[in-house]
Amino acid sequence: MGHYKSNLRDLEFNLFEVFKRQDLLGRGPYEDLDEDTVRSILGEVNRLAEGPVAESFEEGDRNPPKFDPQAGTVTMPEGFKKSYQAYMDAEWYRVDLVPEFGGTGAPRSLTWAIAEQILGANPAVYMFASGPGFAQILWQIGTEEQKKFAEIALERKWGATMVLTEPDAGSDVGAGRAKAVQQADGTWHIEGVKRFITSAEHDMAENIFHLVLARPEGAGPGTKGLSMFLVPKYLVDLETGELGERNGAYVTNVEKKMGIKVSTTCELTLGERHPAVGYLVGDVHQGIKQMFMVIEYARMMVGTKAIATLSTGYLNALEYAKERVQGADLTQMTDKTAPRVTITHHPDVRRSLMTQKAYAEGMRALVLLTASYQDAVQIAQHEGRKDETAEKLNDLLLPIVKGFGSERAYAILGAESLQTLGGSGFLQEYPIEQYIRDSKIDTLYEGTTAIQGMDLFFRKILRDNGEALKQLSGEIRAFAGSEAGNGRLKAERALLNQALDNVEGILTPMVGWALGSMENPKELYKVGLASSRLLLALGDLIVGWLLCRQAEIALTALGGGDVSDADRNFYTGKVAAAQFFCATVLPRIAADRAITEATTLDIMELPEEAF
Ligand code: ST9
Ligand code: FAD
Repeated sequence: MGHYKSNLRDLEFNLFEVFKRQDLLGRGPYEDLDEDTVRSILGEVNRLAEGPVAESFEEGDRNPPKFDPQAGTVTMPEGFKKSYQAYMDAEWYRVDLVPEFGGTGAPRSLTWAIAEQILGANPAVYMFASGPGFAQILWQIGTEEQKKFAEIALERKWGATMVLTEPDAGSDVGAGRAKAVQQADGTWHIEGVKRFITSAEHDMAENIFHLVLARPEGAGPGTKGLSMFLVPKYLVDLETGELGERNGAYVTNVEKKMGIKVSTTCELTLGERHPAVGYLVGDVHQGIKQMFMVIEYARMMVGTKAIATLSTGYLNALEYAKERVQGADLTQMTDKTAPRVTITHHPDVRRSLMTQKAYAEGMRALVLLTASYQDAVQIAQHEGRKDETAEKLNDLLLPIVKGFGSERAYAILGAESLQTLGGSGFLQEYPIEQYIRDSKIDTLYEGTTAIQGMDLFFRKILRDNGEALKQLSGEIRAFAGSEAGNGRLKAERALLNQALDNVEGILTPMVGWALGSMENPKELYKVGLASSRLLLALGDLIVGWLLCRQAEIALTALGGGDVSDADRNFYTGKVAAAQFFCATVLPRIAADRAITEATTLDIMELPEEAF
């Protein structure tokens, strides 16, 4: 068995028992799919993920890609190339694409369920393989010529990148200095140095196209002055699809880093050796808006990656705990001759395992809840209308999937999953130390947690007048006030109600400070001091609610008679996870509320020298 342990049963439980995705199949945009087909796709992907995709996970870490600074080229490890090839050959990336662009037109909930398995098995495979997805975005927003480029890119399986970051422009993308100079023939020459660009060089595709943010000469400051340019590594003859001259965008460094070592993180220098020709995407100057189409997708991807890693971390820890014999049962601690037991008998190990299980499964549900709103958006588009409620709920949940998902996954992988293995967890013999190193990046790229917290509060709550949040909290309140679980979830529903009160108790002063900042700008500091806390508290509340919804379904299934042993265990675990989470995690939100209410400006007024 390889390192990756998927949780297909839980994915299917979410898709079919919780979110009832079968009701959408066989009609509308998903006419060609039925439940059996979806289940068999998930099974196929599962085999691919646990097998060939996972196979090079360790090799890619121990023998990372080799950079040749003279040539500006990268040689990928052989094993990784095979994993990548296996995924590309299977063409599962088509499930993500619309039929008009060679895709299957599947619900987003299915595509994220597929993504979870590949991201858990070998995340860099998924990232290197995102060329077709980038091509679809280019095809959607590009000029006629760029659409043609996108079609060729899809057919030839070219790689792609998103190019925003510069040495002085990380979180603050609008500080970017890369320059675009228009040429007489209508093309542009891009000049500047971009850094930390994922997948910008490798030897697994004949061409790589970069979607680059740069500032046209004379354009205004900030993000709104940036435009998006298509900058291919090799220029392309759009009539024949043949590669032409080498374009002037070269990788000038590949970073050495803590984790995901097989994912190349590149410095990309444009226009230094010779001109880097760029094509203005869609012939419009709307760079940041266009780039956010990619970013929204990538933020969902990063959250899903983090959660997938926690899930396999938990399942590895569980397997170990069931076999490791150490110490006597606590009730026999004074009897030195008492039989030794597996560590699953120890209360603290059980606490730890249940914490891992509840978060891994609750956050999987969070990803698929978000994806279910994306399904609704997709269906509305297919019917020629807009589902604004679903759009806003998706927007609201994205920073939670990304920011909360990555923070909780990383924290629990370290504090609980690795810890379960004792000293062995620290060894490279087990995959968890690599999981921790590989998942740290998830709290950083695609906008750090601080950025996600601010996005949640300012853009997704305040600017929306709290509409989407009201909708979501209305659903949580209704569940808490229902008879769900027939008495078996009474205490949990009461805890949910209190947790919701407490999240509202965090939010209320924050809104007050934001409004108060019109008179006293420093009040905004208080918002900034509280925004990450709000992000995490709201995430915990939603996870608690989703676990309770799962428990309700599990209780019904358990009460229904004909249940296999495997299902009985599965559903019993669902109820236990909800009860444990509500009892041990949700009450902490009361402390977050008290801390938030007591926010002062003290540390903002402290001289820097006192730190
Ligand atoms: C990175 C990559 O880190 C890491 C991994 C790469 C892996 C590659 C593979 C990925 C897969 C992708 C596949 C492709 C797709 C497949 C499709 C398949 C079908 N939502 O607030 P303002 C916009 S990359 C939407 O004033 P500031 C909006 O247009 C580097 N839009 O911001 C807005 O205008 P308006 C990642 C948003 O103060 C405008 O921006 N780097 C949102 O100027 C200005 O907004 C980062 O993520 C949003 N949430 O700038 C940077 N927010 O208001 C993090 C803004 O009129 N920093 N817009 O609508 C930030 O996000 C900053 O907050 C900032 C601030 C840059 C936005
Ligand atoms: P900074 O912005 O300097 O942040 C430093 C610290 O300050 C952080 O803790 C941050 O939260 C905090 N901070 C900054 N501003 C604020 C604020 N306004 N309020 C509160 N706190 C703040 N970029 C791309 O364009 N394309 C890629 O493919 C890509 N891939 C990457 C791969 C890797 C492995 C890495 C490490 C980075 C990648 N990035 C990529 C860049 C990544 O998106 C940035 O590193 C990230 O956005 C943070 O920017 P920074 O590193 O400059 O940190």
